[in-house]
Amino acid sequence: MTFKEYNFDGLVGLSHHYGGHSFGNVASRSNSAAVSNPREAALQGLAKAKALADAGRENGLWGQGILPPQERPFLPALRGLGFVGSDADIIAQSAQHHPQIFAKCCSAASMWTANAATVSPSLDTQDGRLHFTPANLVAMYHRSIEHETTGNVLKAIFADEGHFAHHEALPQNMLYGDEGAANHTRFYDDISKQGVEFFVYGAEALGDGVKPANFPARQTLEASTIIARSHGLGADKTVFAQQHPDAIDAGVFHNDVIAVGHGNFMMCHEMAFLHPQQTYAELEAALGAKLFVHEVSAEDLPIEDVVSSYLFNSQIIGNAKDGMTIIAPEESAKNARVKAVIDRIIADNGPVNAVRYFDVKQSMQNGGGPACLRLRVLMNDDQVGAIKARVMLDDGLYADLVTWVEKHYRERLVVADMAGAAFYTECCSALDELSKIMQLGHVYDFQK
Ligand code: SUG
Repeated sequence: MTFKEYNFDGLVGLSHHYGGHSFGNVASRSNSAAVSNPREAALQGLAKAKALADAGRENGLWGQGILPPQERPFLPALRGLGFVGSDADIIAQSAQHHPQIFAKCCSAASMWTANAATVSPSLDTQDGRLHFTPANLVAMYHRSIEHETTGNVLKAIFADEGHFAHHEALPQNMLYGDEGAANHTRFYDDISKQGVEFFVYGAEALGDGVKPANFPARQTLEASTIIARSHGLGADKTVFAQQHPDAIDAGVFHNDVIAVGHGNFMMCHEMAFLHPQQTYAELEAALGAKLFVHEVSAEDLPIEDVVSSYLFNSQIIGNAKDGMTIIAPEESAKNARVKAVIDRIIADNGPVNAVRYFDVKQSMQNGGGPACLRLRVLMNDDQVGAIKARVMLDDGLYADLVTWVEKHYRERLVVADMAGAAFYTECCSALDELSKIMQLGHVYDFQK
C-alpha cells in the first residue's frame, strides 16, 4: 500500500492577537500588544494551504488537511483559576482584575499545529496503527490549555480505532514538557516503508547535562522517550538528540526554528544540535541509506538571522526522485544572506531544486512560520478513507472556509476587544457553524 503525507494546517482562530505570551520567543515578545488582524491571519494561512492543496492534487504527491481553531476565551481554564458565576461574570472579572491571565486564556496559539501532537505513522508502530499524542505544552500557560480540545478534535477526525490510536497528553509537569511535532521529524528512504523517528529535546530534566541559561527548554528527553515507548517505535529506528542550549538562549524555542527534515533530506544550522556530527551519523545509520544533510554555518547565517528570517521553519515538500521544494516565509526572501543560503541549497546536488515564498506575516509576528502552521500525518488510502469529517482541503471546503472567515472575523483586535461576553458569544456561534461545515460533531466545551 502506498503512503502519502498530509499536512494538516491550523485554521487561525478568531482571537488571534499579540499577547507577548511566549517567554523565549523573540517575535512574540517584540510584537507584544501590537494590533492584530485575525481575518488577514486566517486568510493568509488558508491561502498557503490552498496553494499546497492544489499543487499536491496536480502531482499526486501530497495532500492537505485543515484543523479547526479552539474556543477562546477558554472558560474551563478561567473556571479552573477560581473565577465563578455566569460566563459573562467570569469574563468580566478576569478581564478586569487579571488582564494578563485573561489574555492568556484568549490565545489563538493552537493555530500552530506543529505543536498539536506527535504523530507516528502506522509503518513505524508495533500495533500497525497510526498513533497520536497531544502535546501537553506545559512550558507556557497559554498553550497548556490546548491539549484537551486538541485531543477531542483529533479523536473526532481520526475516529476509527482500527486505524488510529490516541494517547493522553503527558503529565502536566515540566519533567515531561512536550511540544509535539515541532521537535519530531520522520526520515525515510521509501515513503511506504518504516522510517526513522527523530526526537529533539531541549534538556534532560533529571540529568546533569547542559541546559539553556536564560530561556526554557520546552521539550525534555523524558517526554520524548515516553512517546517513543507508548507509540511502540523500534529502538533501532528511533534517534534522540539534544538541541544546542545556546540556540535556545538565542530564541530557538523549538527545533523546527533551526532544522527541518523531509524524506532523506535535512537542512539545519550548525547550532541546531549539541553534537551535530554524532546526530547526523546516528540518523544515517538508522536510515540505512544516504541522508543528505545541508548544514548552514554561523558564518554564512548568524543565529540572529535564523531567528528573524525563520528559514528553517520552511516546509519541504516533494520527493527525492522528482525534486523537493522549500516552502519558505516571505521574510526569508527579504534577507540577502538567507537568499544566498537558499540558492546554495538549490545549487548543490541534494534533492531540493525549488523554493516558494508565502506571506504568513500575521503568524510570523508571533513566532510561527509555514512549518509551525502544519501537522504532518502520513497515511495510506484506507486510513484516509476512514476519515469521515470534512477536513481535506478541496475547492469546496476552501470556499466555505473563506466565506466563514469573512463573515465572522474581525480585522483589528487587541485584548480589550475580547473582554466582554459579546466576543465570547460571537466566537461560540462561529465555531458552532464551523463544526457543522467541517462535520466534526461536538468537539468544543461550549457544545457539551
Ligand atoms: O509556542 N507563539 C507560539 C509559536 C509556536 C511556533 N511553533 C513552532 N515553532 N512549531 C509559541 O511560542 C505567541 C502567542 C502570543 O504571544 O500572543 C505564541 O504562543
